[in-house]
Amino acid sequence: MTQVVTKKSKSNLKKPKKFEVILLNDDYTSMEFVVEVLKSFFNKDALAAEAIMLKIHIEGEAVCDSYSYDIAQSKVSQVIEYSRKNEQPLMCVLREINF
Ligand code: TYC
Repeated sequence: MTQVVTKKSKSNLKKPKKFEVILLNDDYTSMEFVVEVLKSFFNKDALAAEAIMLKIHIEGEAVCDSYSYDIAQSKVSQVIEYSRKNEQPLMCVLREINF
């Protein structure tokens, strides 16, 4: 019986980078507004949205979720645009995840 030895070839495909979308604390945006943003842009339920909002309020920032670059960038733009339209200074940024 002949034996076939297969050698695992190293894949040249790199894992796609992921980016965290982060909300930052400030003194003016209302807590209700941040909860609304977390529910409508990040699909959080009321309990999760409240917990994330309080984490930001206490610690200064919190991760809302992680996405590919394009989706993360689009979330950041949407949140900032929506906040400015509603006269809230809420800031949203993205951060590359380093493994
Ligand atoms: N610190 C704000 C306040 O006391 C509430 C707040 C929470 C603002 C989270 C921004 O991302 C934020 N009204």
